[in-house]
Amino acid sequence: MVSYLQFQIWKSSKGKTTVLYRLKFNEFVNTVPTIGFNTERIRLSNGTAKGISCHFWDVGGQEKLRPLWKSYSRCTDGIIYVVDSVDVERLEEAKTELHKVTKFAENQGTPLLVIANKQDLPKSLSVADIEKQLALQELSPSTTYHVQPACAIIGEGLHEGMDKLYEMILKRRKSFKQKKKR
Ligand SMILES: Nc1nc2c(ncn2[C@@H]2O[C@H](COP(=O)(O)OP(=O)(O)OP(=O)(O)O)[C@@H](O)[C@H]2O)c(=O)[nH]1
Ligand SMILES: [Mg+2]
Repeated sequence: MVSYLQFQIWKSSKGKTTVLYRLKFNEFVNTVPTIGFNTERIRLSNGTAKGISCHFWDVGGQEKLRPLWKSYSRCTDGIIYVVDSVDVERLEEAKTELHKVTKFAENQGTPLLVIANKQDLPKSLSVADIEKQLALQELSPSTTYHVQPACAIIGEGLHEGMDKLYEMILKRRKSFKQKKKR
């Protein structure tokens, strides 16, 4: 039985802490920019991953905090990377940071959920555009990923995204077990 998972919420633009509290309290919580990090244990309340307990690390995304990201990479089962689907200008920077993070030795092959957040706003980019802008197909073939359109304010898409991430984590664990048996 899987009862405990660790996740990290990475940053490109805005919405990580909103996602975190939306999943925890099932309601919108007004946030302030994260200085350092937030950490929460959350029991998922919906979807196929319902009942699974997760340990989230939500690390602030401001530039001066990014060196901290590496220290949170140990013992992580999944990476959640929240991007602002409207902030086209910063997607290039988001791409560079994401590719850096997935190359850390600790993160080799760790499943990745990209949350394409703020889909409620006009001119938000589609999943296909975000996949292209972040060059996800250029990530190492060992990194499985899923891009989930979402609106953290109302919680749309978050449970679907968590289900997909959980599926990828289980698949990876299964293949580790099979390798051990051989
Ligand atoms: N329109 C819209 N606004 C959102 C959405 N999700 C978050 N926001 C708003 O975006 C702003 C920043 O959200 P945060 O969750 O604090 O962002 P963050 O990624 O934690 O930011 P840092 O802690 O500074 O790294 C807040 O004003 C949120 O209300 C969304 O889906 N749609
Ligand atoms: Mg925050």
